[in-house]
Amino acid sequence: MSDCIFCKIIKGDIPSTNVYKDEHVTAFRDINPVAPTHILIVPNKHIDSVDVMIVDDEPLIGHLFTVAKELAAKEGIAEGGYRLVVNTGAESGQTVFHVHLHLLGGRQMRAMG
Ligand code: DGP
Repeated sequence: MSDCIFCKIIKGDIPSTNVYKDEHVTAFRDINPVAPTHILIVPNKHIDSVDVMIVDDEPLIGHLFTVAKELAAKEGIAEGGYRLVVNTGAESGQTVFHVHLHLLGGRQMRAMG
């Protein structure tokens, strides 16, 4: 998607602090971190949101979680615990319409709400 900011980051057209990349996934630090570790794990394929995912996307979405787990260990937050968030749709707070998993950790989280 030519006007998608995450597609541009994945292509390297916009600078980002990348922490992981493979054939299917790119992970980079959030520009507006809300925790000491705040990483976005993003499929290289453009998918607007979880709401338009199809069954064929299941391995890809599962891979996001495996990468999240590995990054949590690398960041040293696995033992203390971490939060994984996928905002879906405007009312959830999704602002970038390219599926992404937030990996948040390094501080005590409050209850969701
Ligand atoms: P969400 O609200 O779930 O759609 O999260 C979008 C996140 O993307 C938000 O925490 C800020 C982050 N973000 C937006 N633009 C950029 C950017 O250009 N670079 C980086 N690294 N993060 C961005």
